Amino acid sequence: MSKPRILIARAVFPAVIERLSQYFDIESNQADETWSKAQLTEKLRDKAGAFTTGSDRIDADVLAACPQLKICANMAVGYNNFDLDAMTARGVLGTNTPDVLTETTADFGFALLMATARRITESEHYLRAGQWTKWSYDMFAGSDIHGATLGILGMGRIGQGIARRGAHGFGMNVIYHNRSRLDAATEAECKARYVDKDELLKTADHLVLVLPYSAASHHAIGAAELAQMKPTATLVNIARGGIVDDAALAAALRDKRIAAAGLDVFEGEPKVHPDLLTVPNVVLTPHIASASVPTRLAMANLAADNLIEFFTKNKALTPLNPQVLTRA
Ligand code: 8YV
Repeated sequence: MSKPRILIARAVFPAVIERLSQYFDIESNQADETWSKAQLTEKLRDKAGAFTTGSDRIDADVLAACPQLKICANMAVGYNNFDLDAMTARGVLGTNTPDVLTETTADFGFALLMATARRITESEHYLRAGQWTKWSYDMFAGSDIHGATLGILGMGRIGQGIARRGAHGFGMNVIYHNRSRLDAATEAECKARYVDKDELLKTADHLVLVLPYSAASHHAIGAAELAQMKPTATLVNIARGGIVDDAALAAALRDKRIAAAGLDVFEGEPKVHPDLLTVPNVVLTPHIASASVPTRLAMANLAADNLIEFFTKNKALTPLNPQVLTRA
C-alpha cells in the first residue's frame, strides 16, 4: 500500500523527518523558503496531511483548494494560524503541541521580565558602544522583581508557570485576570489572586501577557489600557502579536507613560513596528520563548506523533477539534 503524502511546511529537525519518512511520502521545505499563500496551497493540493508552524495559515481558501487534506499538525501550542471552524466544517483535524513547552516558555517569560525590568539589553548596548566611562549611582537603575506585584493576563498553563516562578521564587504578590477564574486549589498552588482587568492594569508593577490571540483579544492592550498602567510598570508580551497595539505601545514607551516593555511577539512579525526599534526602553526578541533545543525537539516530535497516530489509528494525542475523528 502506498504511503500517505504529507507536506512539512517549514524546516525541522532531520531526525523528525527521518521518523516521519517511515510512515509517509514526504515533501519538505528543508530549504526553509518563505512560501506565499498561493505556493503553500499549491504544495498542499495533493497532500493528505501537513506539518505546519505558526507562520502557515490554513484558512477556508486553502482548504477549498486542497480536498485531499485530512490533518494539519501544528508545531505550536497557539493555533491562530488555523481557521478551526473552517477545518471542522471540512472534516480536517487540527492538532497543536501543548504541555511540552509550558515550563520552557514560562522560563523565557521570566527571563524577558527580568531583562526588561533590570534594563539588561539596554545597558549591554551602552557598554558595547564604548559609552561606559565611569560608575554612577543611577546608571541603568530599573525596578525590582522580588516583592513586586506581578500581573498576569491569561492564566492558562504558561501563565500558571509564570505565577509559580514569581510567587515561590521571588516572593511576588501575584494577581491575574482570565476569561474564567481558576479553581481554588490551582489559585492556592500559584499563590495567585483573581482580579478584574482594570485592577490588573492599575495595580501590576509587572504585567505579563500570556493569553491566546483571537478577534476578542485583538489589541487587548492599546492606548487606553496603557494609560491605566503605572508609569513605573513593565509590560511583557510572550503571547501573540496583535494582542498589543504596537504603535500605541511605542508611543507610551517614548513618552515614558510606562517604564519599559519586553516583546517576543509582534504585529505582522517578522516585521517589527519601526517605532519600537527607535525606543531604548524595550527588549526585543524574535519569537523564541519556546526555543530550547529539548523543547523544540519535543514539539516537533509531538506534531509528528499526531500525524502518525492519525494515519495509523484515526486518533491524535492533542486534537483541537476531536469531533472530526468520530465523524468518519
Ligand atoms: C512556536 C509559539 O515556536 O507554540 C506557540 O504557540 O508561539 C511558539 O512556541 C511558534 O508559533 C512556531 O510555530
